[in-house]
Amino acid sequence: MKTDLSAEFFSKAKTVIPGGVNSPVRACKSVGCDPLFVKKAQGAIITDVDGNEYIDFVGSWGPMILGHTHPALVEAVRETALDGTSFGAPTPLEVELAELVCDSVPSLEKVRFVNSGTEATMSAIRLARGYTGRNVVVKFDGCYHGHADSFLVKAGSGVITLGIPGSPGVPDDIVKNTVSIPYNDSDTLEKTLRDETLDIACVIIEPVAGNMGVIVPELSFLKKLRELTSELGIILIFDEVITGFRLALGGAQERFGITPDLTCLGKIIGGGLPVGAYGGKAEIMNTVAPDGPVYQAGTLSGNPLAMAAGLALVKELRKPGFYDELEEKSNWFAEGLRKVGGNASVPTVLNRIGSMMTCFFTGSPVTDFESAMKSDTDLYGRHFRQMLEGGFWLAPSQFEAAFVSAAHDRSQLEKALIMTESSFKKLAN
Ligand code: KE4
Repeated sequence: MKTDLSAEFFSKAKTVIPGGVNSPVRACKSVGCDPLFVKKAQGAIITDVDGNEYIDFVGSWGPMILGHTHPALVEAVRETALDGTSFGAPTPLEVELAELVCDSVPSLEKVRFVNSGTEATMSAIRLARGYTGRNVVVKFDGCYHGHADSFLVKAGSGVITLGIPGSPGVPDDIVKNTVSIPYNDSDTLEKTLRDETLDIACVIIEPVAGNMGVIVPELSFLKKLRELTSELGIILIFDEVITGFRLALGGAQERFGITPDLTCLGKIIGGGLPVGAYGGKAEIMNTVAPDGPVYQAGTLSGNPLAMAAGLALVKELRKPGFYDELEEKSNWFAEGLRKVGGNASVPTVLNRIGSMMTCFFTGSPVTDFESAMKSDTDLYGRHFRQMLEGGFWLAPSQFEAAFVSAAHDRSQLEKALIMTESSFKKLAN
């Protein structure tokens, strides 16, 4: 596989961009190869600058639920751009998208658009702290909520971890108010939330974990979380940056029937353009400036191009049968992967919900950060490189999700199963 141009771009990139990439995971360090530079994408296919084509299971880390360059999205962005790209003033487009998002996600009475998932989550915890007057944020080991200081906690193992900086530059004073506890552990959850030495403002959770690989929570754990936060007056924030509009029109909260107080969105609602959002009960959202004292702002928030793309995408998702069809295809594919894995001599575990899934290279169930970390990341790296050689673009990390889109057709998925089986066989040697 010729990758000369990618190599050329990468060496140039490294002279002017840290690590040669604008987001660390793209550097492919954990899978033992250099990044490929992308020229274009269409449907389920992504093409690198050397002309190599791949069937894409990353989907830009989630936004591409329709596949790439869906005509409705391209047309919407093209048309909108002719009238201007940004005004720093409200437009009808953001009102229309806000109405559609609130109509799709019943717990959202009001929503504020921002420019990334990180902005959404960091604003949501500021709002929770401002609304409650308390400071402590509880998160879960292995959940990722973007790179705001409060979230970069290297959660130790053990029962309760008072945050210690997970990155240089994050002062102890910031993370001392972040407590990270094990995912799917109801006992530790109850003990933590009832700990009166902690003035807890909110709990933030990925209602399906996507950032330690896909981990589906026990429903009893999510129900316990909702019960306890309601009883104790703690704001419950669902970080649905991945799961929002992915698992259902109403996201994980619709799928599980659990209503958070605040929801964070991103990825899909921008159709690949930079959009994040946070929203929830009007009583809480009315605390946000300019109506209330909790400050949050953004030059490009509600950007018309991003709003147009989001509108075009969400309208496609609201068409009858969209999720049924995606579920059927994703389930068929996952069962195929399980069958291939079952016949392989390398142990694998497949976790799936909806059109997001992860194949873990481990022999035991993956239910939390600790069990996820038992995966053989070297094997994953070899699998990644073999699949890439075979024309399949997987996430360059064992601890991410693979996504099936509406654009993946049965023959592409069948080819992926065949290549996976061949890769697993080579791994056994
Ligand atoms: P962004 O700031 O990257 O738009 O969103 C942060 C974020 C928040 N919450 C969840 C659940 C997320 O998954 C993310 C970002 N996801 C990662 C990949 N899983 C982004 C990829 C990257 O960092 O390059």
